[in-house]
Amino acid sequence: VFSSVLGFPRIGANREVKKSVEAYWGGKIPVEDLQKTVAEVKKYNWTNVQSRGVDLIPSGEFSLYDHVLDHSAAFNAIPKRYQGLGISDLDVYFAMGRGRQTGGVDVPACEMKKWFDSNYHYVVPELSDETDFKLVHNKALVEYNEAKALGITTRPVVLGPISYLVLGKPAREAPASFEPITLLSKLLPVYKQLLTELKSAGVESVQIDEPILVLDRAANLEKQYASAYAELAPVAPKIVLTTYFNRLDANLKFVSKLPVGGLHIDLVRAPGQLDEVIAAVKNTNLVLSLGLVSGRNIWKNDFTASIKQAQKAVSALGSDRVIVATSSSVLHTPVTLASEKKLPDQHRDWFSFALEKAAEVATIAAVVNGSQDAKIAAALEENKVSIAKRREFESTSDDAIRKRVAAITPDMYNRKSPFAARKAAQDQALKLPKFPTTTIGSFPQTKEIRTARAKLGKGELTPAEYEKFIEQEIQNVVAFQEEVGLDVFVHGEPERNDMVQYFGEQLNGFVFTQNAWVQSYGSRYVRPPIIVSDVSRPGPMTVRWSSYAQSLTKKPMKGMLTGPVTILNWSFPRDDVSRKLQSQQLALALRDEVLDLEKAGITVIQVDEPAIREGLPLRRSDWDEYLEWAVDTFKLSTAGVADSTQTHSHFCYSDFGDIFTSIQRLDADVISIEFSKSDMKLLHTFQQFGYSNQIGPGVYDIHSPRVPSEEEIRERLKASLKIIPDHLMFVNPDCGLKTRQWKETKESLVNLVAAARWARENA
Ligand code: THG
Ligand code: ZN
Repeated sequence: VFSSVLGFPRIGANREVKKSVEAYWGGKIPVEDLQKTVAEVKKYNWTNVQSRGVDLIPSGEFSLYDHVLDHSAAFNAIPKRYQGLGISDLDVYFAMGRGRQTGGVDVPACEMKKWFDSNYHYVVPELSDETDFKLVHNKALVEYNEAKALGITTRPVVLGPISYLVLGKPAREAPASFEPITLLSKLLPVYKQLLTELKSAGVESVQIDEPILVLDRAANLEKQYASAYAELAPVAPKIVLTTYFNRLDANLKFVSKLPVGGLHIDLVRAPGQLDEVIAAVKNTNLVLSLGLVSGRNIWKNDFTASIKQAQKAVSALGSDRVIVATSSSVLHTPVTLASEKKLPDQHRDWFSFALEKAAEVATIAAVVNGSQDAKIAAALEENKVSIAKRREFESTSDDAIRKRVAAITPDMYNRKSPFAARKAAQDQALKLPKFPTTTIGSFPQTKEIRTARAKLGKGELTPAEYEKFIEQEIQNVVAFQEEVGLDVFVHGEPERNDMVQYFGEQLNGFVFTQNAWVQSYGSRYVRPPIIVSDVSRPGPMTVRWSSYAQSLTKKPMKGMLTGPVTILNWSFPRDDVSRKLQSQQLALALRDEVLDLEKAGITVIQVDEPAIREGLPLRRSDWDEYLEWAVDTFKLSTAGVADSTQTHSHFCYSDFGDIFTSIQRLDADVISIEFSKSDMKLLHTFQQFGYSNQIGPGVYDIHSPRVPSEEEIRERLKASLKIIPDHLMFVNPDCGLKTRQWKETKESLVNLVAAARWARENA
């Protein structure tokens, strides 16, 4: 039995890659310095994974921005607008990832999408019949050789051709109906060359990721899988076909017949598939790689349970046909617990980050191999003690919270009156003009704000000094909104580091970390809080800032909260109770906060759920169950208010088609959505489904510093008003302004208000 790690975080133990990449972008360091940092981080990863005892060490999955983008760059799949810019290949790569507005070059970034159901975003390949696939750079080979030069033999990781194509979208020059999978025969020669080169370099086995095999749509790709792998297998090192994030289900039937050397399955997300998979591969020569250690969560593995599963596979297949592995790449977990200096020992004992997970797969494999090593025996014993302690802790609960959850009644999910009656009450109470203008919540997080927060952390500012500073920031934001004439104000959220972390830090039941960063996209990382026990609210969390802000103006000040589903999805959840229960507990805490805001005179309250869609299970047959509790818990958090209180929600995406009835069922008085990048089709969807509540389709794209003209915003409003009834229309940007500078924010909002005023007169 071998042990393996499917991929490792590429951020560096101290965020070296972020710092270095951003310094390179800013022209502060030459490319050689960046390369040096990258080489050091790769070396750190390989040597540390190796020293934990792992047999199959990943290489080739390191990335400066995103691993899917790495494949596009290596395969020469460069959209036309990035060609011939007269900049280096590396700068073309970064231009695709994040756009570029320097050196006379002005190109926007490629689209990013969520990587399956995780909080990681990949850069979407843009493909057409004109895509000229060729292997310009064998990254897998280069990194394999780089590790080899350090004396470390690795297993290269490559994203498989079918997943790569299916994750892509039609390039601009292609018709919208173009299906990238039709390019398979053109792409396969590139993979053949890549794999042939690996084989010649002495690579024994290669990990080929085909995560789309866990999706329903892969059922239609049986032929493509069969022909592609029949072509690749003969020229390639031994292929371990790798799936993760869900079960293979019916796809197992054809997958187990593919001419590959091994199959990896995720037994953390889908433990139930082990028996089926063993039965399907028993009479083949396939090696079975068991994803037993979670790549997505931070809980210490229960060795006893994992050993049992591994032994089951060993007795069916023989020990030379079993690998003990992480469930997926451990990219989704922080680098190492060793960086956490302030974590109480009780909590530290429960967790494993990426490096600790490497040790876990190695230890489990050693035990299954019958190792007599005293260190292994000690590790097993320690694990038993630690798991027993955690189970004991988990058996305790907050009875008051559990009782409250059990006592939730259906009427708590629903507002007192239907939308029409609420709208009348809100019109009376708020007296908003037609086409009310508002923003999504955050204003620019300036360097001064980040510095002040850092100083508070280091004790260089007292809490009182920090609060004064935040109050001053709020005054500025309020004064600015008065000046441009917005209708529904926000306080700007200067006190928040992150919309999830901020609430996690104030709720009971969460543990937070100092250094546990996880890549979200490119050089942007998040530090997910960890839910360890029943969640409750010790006291108001936002009321102080919202009521201070309201005291500065007569305009309605919108209270700003993050919804239960998003807090859950962007945290590391418990794995001993259901996500539903955790979401209900969060919802009750938020419900109290909403009611406290209302009591404090806040009449407009926004509860954001940007993660409700990415939390959607990967298999359609699992959707209904999720959507039921996800929508219910959102409603539970908001429905306690009076008819005259206006609830808002915001979604950072626009592909609603699949979950439209759930969006309607949320029954928020007003929703704001990302819209600027998509076409009118979306609004037609709202019309077609007869969406009944108020809606603010973002009138400009905040993801770029570009200032939209008043004329442009007018045109957008005009087009939207052909579809959305005028009395339901709000006017707002398409997302929060946190990542923007003040200069463009001011200019853009002046134009937005002018366009809304024009619409009041003319539309
Ligand atoms: N919070 C969390 N998850 C998210 C988002 C979020 N996932 C989706 C989306 N928003 C991702 N977007 C971002 C945008 C900016 C940053 C991270 C994710 C960001 N991070 C800082 C950085 O890396 O420099 C860290 C900031 C800090 O906390 O000091 O700017 O909003 N949870
Ligand atoms: Zn958004």
